[in-house]
Amino acid sequence: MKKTLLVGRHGVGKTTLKQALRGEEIRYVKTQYMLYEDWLIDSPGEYAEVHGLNAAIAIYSYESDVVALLIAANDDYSLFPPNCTQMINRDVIGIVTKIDKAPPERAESWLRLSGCKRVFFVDSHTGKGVDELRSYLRKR
Ligand SMILES: Nc1nc2c(ncn2[C@@H]2O[C@H](COP(=O)(O)OP(=O)(O)OP(=O)(O)O)[C@@H](O)[C@H]2O)c(=O)[nH]1
Ligand SMILES: [Mg+2]
Repeated sequence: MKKTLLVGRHGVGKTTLKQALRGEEIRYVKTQYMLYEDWLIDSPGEYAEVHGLNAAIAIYSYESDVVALLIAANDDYSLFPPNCTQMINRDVIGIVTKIDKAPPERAESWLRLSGCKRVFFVDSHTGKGVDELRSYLRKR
């Protein structure tokens, strides 16, 4: 699998998506530090939210093949500035999480504005959209 870094605000659903991608039991675990386990790198939301911690995200992006920016369908703001994907010299994808909670179009438009050419839509609780994402992340 391509090494994939999950980035997004606290509670957007990074760890839950990681569990769904791995076929693990879905259970709440607060991410307290960068978790680099085989092909998935899970980050705490605070690292994306707090300016002084952003460097950790940048450093781990160098370890990855793919950087995934996550926004939930029911989020009312985006952490990611327009065209910010230009700063990342890796394949960058967008993922709209919690598609069971709200229509995904607004989150999708924010991800596209940030520069994501490819956007996936997932509900990690039911697994909807997870197979398509897993197959994209498989090395060819
Ligand atoms: N309805 C719904 N809830 C979700 C989904 N994905 C995650 N959640 C819930 O959202 C909450 C936060 O999920 P986490 O996966 O812990 O979020 P996180 O991005 O890892 O958060 P941090 O570790 O704090 O950065 C949990 O209660 C999850 O069950 C989803 O697709 N649909
Ligand atoms: Mg987490």
